[in-house]
Amino acid sequence: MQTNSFGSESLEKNSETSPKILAEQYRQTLNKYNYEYYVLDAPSVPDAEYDRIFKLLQELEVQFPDLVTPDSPTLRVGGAPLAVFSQVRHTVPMLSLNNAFDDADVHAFVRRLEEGLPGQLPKIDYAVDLKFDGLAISLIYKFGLLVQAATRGDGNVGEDVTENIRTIRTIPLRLRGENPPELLEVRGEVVMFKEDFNKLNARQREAGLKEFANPRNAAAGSLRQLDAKITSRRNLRFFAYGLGELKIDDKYQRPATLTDLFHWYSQLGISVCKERALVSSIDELLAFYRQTEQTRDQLAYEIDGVVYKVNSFALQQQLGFVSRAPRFALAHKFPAQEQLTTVLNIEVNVGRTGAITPIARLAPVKVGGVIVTNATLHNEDEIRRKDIWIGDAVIVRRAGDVIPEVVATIPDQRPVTARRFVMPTRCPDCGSEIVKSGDEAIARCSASWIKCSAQRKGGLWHFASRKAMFIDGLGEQLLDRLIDQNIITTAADLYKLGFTSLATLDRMADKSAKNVIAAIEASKKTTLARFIYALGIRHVGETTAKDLARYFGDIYPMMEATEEQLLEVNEVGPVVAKSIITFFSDPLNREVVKQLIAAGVHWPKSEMMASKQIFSGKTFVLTGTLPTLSRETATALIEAAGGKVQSSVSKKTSMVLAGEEAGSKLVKAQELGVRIISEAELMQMLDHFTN
Ligand code: D41
Repeated sequence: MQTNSFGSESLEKNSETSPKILAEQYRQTLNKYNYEYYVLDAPSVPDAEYDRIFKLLQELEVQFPDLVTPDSPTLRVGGAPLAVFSQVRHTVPMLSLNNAFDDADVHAFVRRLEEGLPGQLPKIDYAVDLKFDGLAISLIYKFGLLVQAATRGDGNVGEDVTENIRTIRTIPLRLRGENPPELLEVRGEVVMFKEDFNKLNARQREAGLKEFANPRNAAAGSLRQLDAKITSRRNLRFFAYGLGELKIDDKYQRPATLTDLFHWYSQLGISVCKERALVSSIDELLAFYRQTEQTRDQLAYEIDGVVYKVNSFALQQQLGFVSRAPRFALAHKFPAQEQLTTVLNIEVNVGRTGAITPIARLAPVKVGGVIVTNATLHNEDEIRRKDIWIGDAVIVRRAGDVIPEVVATIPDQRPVTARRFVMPTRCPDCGSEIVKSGDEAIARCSASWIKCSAQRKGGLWHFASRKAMFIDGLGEQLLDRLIDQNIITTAADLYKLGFTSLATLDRMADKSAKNVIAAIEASKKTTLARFIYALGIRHVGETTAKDLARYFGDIYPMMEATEEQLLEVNEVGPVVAKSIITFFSDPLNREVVKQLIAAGVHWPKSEMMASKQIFSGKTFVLTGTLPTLSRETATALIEAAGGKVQSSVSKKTSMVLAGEEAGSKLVKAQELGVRIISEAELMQMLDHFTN
């Protein structure tokens, strides 16, 4: 019998097991893997193992078509496309939720509960969960088998999307457990994770297809595909949040609360979101809301609020409904991350590297609690692809800390006066030609920062910024004025600024001038990594700057480094290496570095020592008496260069440092073929890299 590392030896095809039993075993294994992956969030095998068993089952079913059961995981890939979706009437209507937008709405909700349940308020438990930004779906299981899935539609009639829903691996085709209910209708939300959304849009972009505006639209678009094969490629997920119809044998207890229901769902293999709580006061409801609002960006999926529900089904029943919404539930919404507004104009911004970014000037609109007046349009291709015109009504989006962006235009609302954006051919700042090189999407000003004051402003702003030289109090406006009035040109000029030249600027109080001078003075003491980052070399971000600082230990060896040497540095590839070479081949850049150091910019010497990590990843063993160094000093030198000193020799030892009267360690090193060095050789290595 064949065996594999995952212990599914009984699953291999062999002559003793009947195809029917084999198929059943495959199905059970696949269902188990799915359950572990999607419900327990703890897969026991890699994806490839799932795929392998899946293929075995598929082959078996092709050979013996009678073996295909309605819950076979192979049905998840989608069959022949449909002509239209048929309609489904919901036996229990799928209601909508009342919304709350502020604390007062939540207080009013609790007051209404009090009116509906006189005298019971202090004892009410609330089940609170997240409000997923997806599509509401009803799943019907008969005797444990998924028989129908439908969209919410208008709440009474939805569309039959059974074939599409079958492709979603978080939805069990058969419920777990021995005694499934006669009928169970699970209500929940189909969503697309942010990561899958980004991947999907990247694929759409590459294929020249239209991108989806947000994960919700992508989930909806993916589910409502007549060809379920497309749905199967989209990696949709499902979270259950409620109950529709339930027919269950009297022998079994019906869930009495939402807490019971979710617990039962988990046992049946239906995924419920873990971010839930059971609370019993308004303060706790609001605390859950605030807490969730703080952490929403860290979730894998998008939510647009939280939902409060009376936990007990009996109390829910007593409370009943107001028009089309239950009185027992409330959706407390977060400020919207998307709003409709108008593009007043499209202008271009020149960055510190000369990159030209088109910016949409927008009619001011409040998005996610903040007034937005500008949004990035990234580049010209993006404007074409999204077909954004000046004057268009557009959807702007602001998620977390990211720069607001224009998601999509509403072409139906395009006014007759709307006009297309034309990319300027000349830099709006210095008038130099704008060029686009090769396959780069970004257009750039062809001049250097010496000629283009926009690049100079951007460069100096970066130089002074928090993660670079951190010149506190040197604001963007002040910098712009200093550059516009030709008081400073380069970063080095900042350190030549006198009190008088600052204080004579319009609107500059003596006190603030003093503060700025003090901040500039204070910034002289820095670290090499910050200094490298501050230079604003293209492709050299904070992390790369740290790697470079560690490798070179000082700025001069880095300035002289060859491409081969640069490629030795952690994380530095050909593009970064070329960019560094280009930067330092400009005599002006070299001059600025020199002047900065002459002006007193410095970093601690100890960092220079510590940053010589030439022995990083290497292990040493010391043996015998060294001619001049003590054991301690030798160890300190090796460790300062990033090496480790160990007590015994093995195959993995990099070098053995041997002195007089070396003993068994030397013999072992010789046997194992480990490199043996003397103190002189060690010093030579260290010297070679420190000079
Ligand atoms: O996450 C959601 N979008 C969500 C929707 C949720 N977490 N809970 C919900 N609970 C209900 C009731 C209280 C009726 C069981 C809902 C919805 N309904 C709902 N979604 C769309 C219409 C109604």
